Amino acid sequence: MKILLIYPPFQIGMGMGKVMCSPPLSLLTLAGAVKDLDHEIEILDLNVDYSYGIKKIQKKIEQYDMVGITCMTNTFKVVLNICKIAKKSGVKTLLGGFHPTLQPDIIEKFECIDMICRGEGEETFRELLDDKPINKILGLSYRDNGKVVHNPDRPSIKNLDNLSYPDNSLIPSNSYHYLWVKAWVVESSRGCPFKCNFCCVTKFHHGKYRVKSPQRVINEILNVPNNVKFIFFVDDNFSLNHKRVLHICELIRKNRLHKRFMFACQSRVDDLANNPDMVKEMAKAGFICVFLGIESTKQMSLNRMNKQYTLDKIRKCITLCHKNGMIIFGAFIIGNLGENSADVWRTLHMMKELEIDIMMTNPLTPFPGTPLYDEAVANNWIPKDFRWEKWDLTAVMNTPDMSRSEIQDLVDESYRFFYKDIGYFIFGKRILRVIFNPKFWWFRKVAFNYLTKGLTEFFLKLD
Ligand code: B12
Ligand code: SF4
Repeated sequence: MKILLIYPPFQIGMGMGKVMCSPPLSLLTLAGAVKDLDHEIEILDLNVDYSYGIKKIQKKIEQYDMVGITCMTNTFKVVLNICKIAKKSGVKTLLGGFHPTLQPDIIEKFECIDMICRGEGEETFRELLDDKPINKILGLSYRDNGKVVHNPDRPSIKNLDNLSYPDNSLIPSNSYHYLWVKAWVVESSRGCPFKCNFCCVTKFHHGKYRVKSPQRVINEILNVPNNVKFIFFVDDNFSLNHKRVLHICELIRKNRLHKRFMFACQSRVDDLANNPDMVKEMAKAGFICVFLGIESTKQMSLNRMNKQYTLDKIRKCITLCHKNGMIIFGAFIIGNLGENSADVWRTLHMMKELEIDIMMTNPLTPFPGTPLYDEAVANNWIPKDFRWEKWDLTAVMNTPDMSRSEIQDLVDESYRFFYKDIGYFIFGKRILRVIFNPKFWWFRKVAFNYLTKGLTEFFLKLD
């Protein structure tokens, strides 16, 4: 069978793809899982190739027997359009990822969806391609003579070390970068044991946290293409198991991988704040950036979203990471229950004072599969005419504390407030902290890279 795996494009307007472009790990992992079967698999990442209009996609899809598409809630709109195009050509459609897993009834509503893989995809996809009887494939939803069937759930994969390696050869390694430094993604664990009320990871992974062994993680790092300089661990909670993190750091240094790569990961603030020795070891192993879901600085909101940490931990974590030469990418939610605009501004000012380096804000969004979604539905917060298939990443609902438009305005203003001060960025304390601190060795390396590359390109153009 000929199968085209598609990663849909980011929503227009985010501009994200220009400054960072990540390899589609879900698809690489699926392709790796069926590599030994006799099928032809191709990956089309629409974040890399912008030349695809409707006609070109249709021409491409026509050549395959099936398309498999990763679908997040925010890409659902585009995914549906791709499915419609596929159906016009009689090509089977299979969706996987967070949105169809947590809202599988979309298969009943949209006839262009033939099948949904709910939850982890490796085994389900393999059994489907291996011609196992469709009614025996756990985790699959499909149509049988026009009637929708949802097979029972598939239990979580027990030992992640048994998974095949992602097939990184299926995409061009040159196309992926974070701020134009060649980048790749590696997964070292799955799931999260916490239960933040806005997060769909808990339900997707049945509240479980599973890890790959340190040696397997090193092997995955060694599996990335040769030209890569920056690796992002996509785990929701990379540093939860401290002993494992220390072991990974030790192996990174033993294999001298910290000389070859810079690393970034997602962590919880309390995890880092409580473990200064671990942060020190991570920095020594080449971790230069942590992504923190800080969400708010109002204790009552943190409690209400079940974050289970305090403002004191947020401060400690930021100071600690900076002390160790790491930059902070902080994500915040605007519109938290119990917060008004004054609370939002307090958070934003505090983050500027604490000098977090990169800030991202998102409107409070009731993603399907979360306790927040249930609360929003029970209280009729979601407007009757709202449809996920039309969602454009903007604020979804009024909350008892703020209106939908107030939330969205604050999101827009937060970016202007944080990033307006280019002078502050370039000449302020932040840049001095980076230039004169030997712990920020990597910054000079990256700056040198930009400078030499920029000059080379400039002279080549003159030529
Ligand atoms: C890395 C990542 C990103 C990268 C994307 C890189 C890329 N090209 O993949 C970046 C940083 C760009 C990003 C951006 C965003 N992200 Co993001 N991201 C993640 C993260 C941390 C890891 C994804 C990953 O690679 N996992 C590893 C792979 C192996 O697992 P997987 O993707 O789940 O795939 C498995 C299954 O889902 C299934 N599967 C998936 N696709 C398919 C397809 C088929 C055909 C089949 C059969 C199976 C299948 O099989 C796979 C193997 O088991 C997840 C959280 C998480 N832990 O998954 C959030 C997550 C997916 N992101 C999320 C969000 C909200 C966003 C943003 C909207 C945030 C924002 N406001 O900017 C943007 C939107 C980006 C977009 N596509 O439009 C949410 C999605 C919520 C939802 N309901 O859709 C998540 C779950 C985070 C969260 N905790 O809420 N993200
Ligand atoms: S927000 Fe982070 S800590 Fe909370 S449940 Fe989701 S992944 Fe876990």
